[in-house]
Amino acid sequence: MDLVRDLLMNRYLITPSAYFLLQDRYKRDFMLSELIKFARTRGTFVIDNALAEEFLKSKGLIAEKPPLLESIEKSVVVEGALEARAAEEDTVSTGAVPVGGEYRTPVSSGTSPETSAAPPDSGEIPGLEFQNEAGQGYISTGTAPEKHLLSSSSVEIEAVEIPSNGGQSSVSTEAASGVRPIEVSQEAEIPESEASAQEFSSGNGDEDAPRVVYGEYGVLVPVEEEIIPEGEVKSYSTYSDLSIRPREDFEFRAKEIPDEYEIKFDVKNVKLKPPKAKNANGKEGEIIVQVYANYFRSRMKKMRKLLRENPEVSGVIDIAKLGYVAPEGEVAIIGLINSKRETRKGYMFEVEDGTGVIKVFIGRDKEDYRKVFDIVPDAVVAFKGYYSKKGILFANSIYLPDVPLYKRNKPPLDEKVYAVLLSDIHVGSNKFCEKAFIKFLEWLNGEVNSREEEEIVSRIKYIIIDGDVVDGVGIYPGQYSELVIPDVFDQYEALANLLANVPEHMTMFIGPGNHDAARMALPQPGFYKEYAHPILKLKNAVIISNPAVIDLHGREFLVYHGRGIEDIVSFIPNRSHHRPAEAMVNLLKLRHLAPTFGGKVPIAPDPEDLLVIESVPDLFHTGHVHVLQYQVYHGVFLVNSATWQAQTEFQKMVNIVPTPGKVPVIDIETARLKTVIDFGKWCEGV
Ligand code: D5M
Ligand code: FE
Ligand code: ZN
Repeated sequence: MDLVRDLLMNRYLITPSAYFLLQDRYKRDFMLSELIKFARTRGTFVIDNALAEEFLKSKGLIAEKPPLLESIEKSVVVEGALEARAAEEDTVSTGAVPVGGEYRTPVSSGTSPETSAAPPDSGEIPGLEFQNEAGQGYISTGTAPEKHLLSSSSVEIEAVEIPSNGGQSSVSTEAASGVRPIEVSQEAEIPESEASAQEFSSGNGDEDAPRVVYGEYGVLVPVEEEIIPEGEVKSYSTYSDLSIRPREDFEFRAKEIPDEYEIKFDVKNVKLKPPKAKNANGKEGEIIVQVYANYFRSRMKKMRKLLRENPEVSGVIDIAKLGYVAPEGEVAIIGLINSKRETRKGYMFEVEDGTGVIKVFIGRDKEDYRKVFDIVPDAVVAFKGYYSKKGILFANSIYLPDVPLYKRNKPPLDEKVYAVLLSDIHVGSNKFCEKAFIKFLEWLNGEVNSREEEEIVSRIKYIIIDGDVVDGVGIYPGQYSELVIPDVFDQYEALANLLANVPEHMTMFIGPGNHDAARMALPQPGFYKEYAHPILKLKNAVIISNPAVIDLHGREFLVYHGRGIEDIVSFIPNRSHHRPAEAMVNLLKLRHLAPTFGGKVPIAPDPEDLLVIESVPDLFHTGHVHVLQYQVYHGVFLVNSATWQAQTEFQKMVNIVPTPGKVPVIDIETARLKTVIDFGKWCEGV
């Protein structure tokens, strides 16, 4: 706990997995200043797992490579050489792909040529990344040596190891952020509304230590910062007297156009059957393991189907059957990525498919080598190559599920009709751009500046609001000092009063984000009505889940708050919060909205993986990172809508620069951008 407190005092954050990695060594093997210096050289204020590992390695506290891996790599070198020779004999040479330094990925470790100062078995974190002694991999990146969930057809409770610290909170807190499979029993006992902020106590009776909770991002934050000073009453506006009426002389064409929408996918409508324990002895433990096994099986099943749509992914066989294939024949496997590691000659993956686990190696000389950078932990991909009896598949090709490159022909519409995309309104924050938002509401009511705008407003029929509609309370460190409405209910009331000024013929679709009163883990079925009922009562609002798919006049809109962008930014080189559309391309390529389990984004272990992008949308809308960006990828229009919140102190600290007040307007017929209207100038100085 010291480590968390000390870091927080220096305005540094730490993720749960990094905390578990570092806590025991703190003040024994390293000092705070060393860690902070290291983080500073990496330009981050967030100590995450990758950084913690790198730090430990830089200090020689964990070995560069586990010994088992080293021996495997030796065999890879030999096999690789043989392969290279074989390739030379081939008439078609693939040619090496030049790889720049920027391709180093944070998932990799062991890229440094130095060898560890520590003896190979001292100070190594068991089971951290690659395998346990039996050579088995793990589903998650968690640190406990769990059993294979995918492969376990019958469940063995003994495989579940819960750290025995007297049932202390290290277990329940991680469960709260949904990080590690084994701890879900605690989560099950936590009412959803509280799950985001479970108290973290050190369990050593240290009463003076500050209380710390897991916040929104799975980072530990002090409770103190959010305690409301006694007797303080904030005065604020809930916009109850705001009344903007449609301009009387304005012709709203959209009123005459019949509504044509259908919610094609909403999490609320999915019936999920929780598994039952097979016998009384199994009880909860059995259910827990089963839940995760089901979740990953569901992911595998859905992704297998998508990958098989690609005719090149042929000859797929189960990993367990690889031993029976003739060595000279090319085989394909489809599997979930347990880990990925850079080696001297390429990349080594550990992959599992429910029948077994295997190492897959792809050399730098392969044409598909560059695709390794698009692969994040827990993604499901296909490999094609040759199986060596040493138990390694030498891949020649990699197939991501991706989106087919075909043109979707949709029948034209009788008339132009438009949709406006919004997100991240953050009502309640003192950085909420109230003036800009009111200008926007006036604009929707016909206060336009040109003939062109008049034509656009006249045909706006739908408004999609993609989460973080209010700022919430206790979401980020130091938030309280930036809240003008310190109560969640009042925030929704204020929002509802604002949205009551949207002309009634415009239908609003409103879904939750991570600042909302909603289940923390993805997918989010909707809002907690105890808090959000003012917006639920709006006549022209339709509440949707996060994610959701809406069909507008025959065009499919995938609407998702966008936290999965964080996974992409963490694991794929050259991705940034400031260029969200590029990260959206990666999500589409992986056909998953939050691919990495146990990373920054909490995912609920539902028996079905509802975050797979099963159907290719015409338009993919996200928010969350507060930056407007759009692009087309394989015929899909990707757009991250901006925000109505100016830069917060916290965002300043983590170097996030928002583009508030920019409103993309979509032409529904083409599912492409019609225009961007910019209300940003009214947000200046907020
Ligand atoms: O997210 C607003 C932006 O701030 C988005 O780009 C994520 C980023 N953000 C928020 N908290 C963190 C932490 N702890 N680390 C890194 N980046 C962060 P919003 O969901 O509106 O708060
Ligand atoms: Fe936001
Ligand atoms: Zn958000």
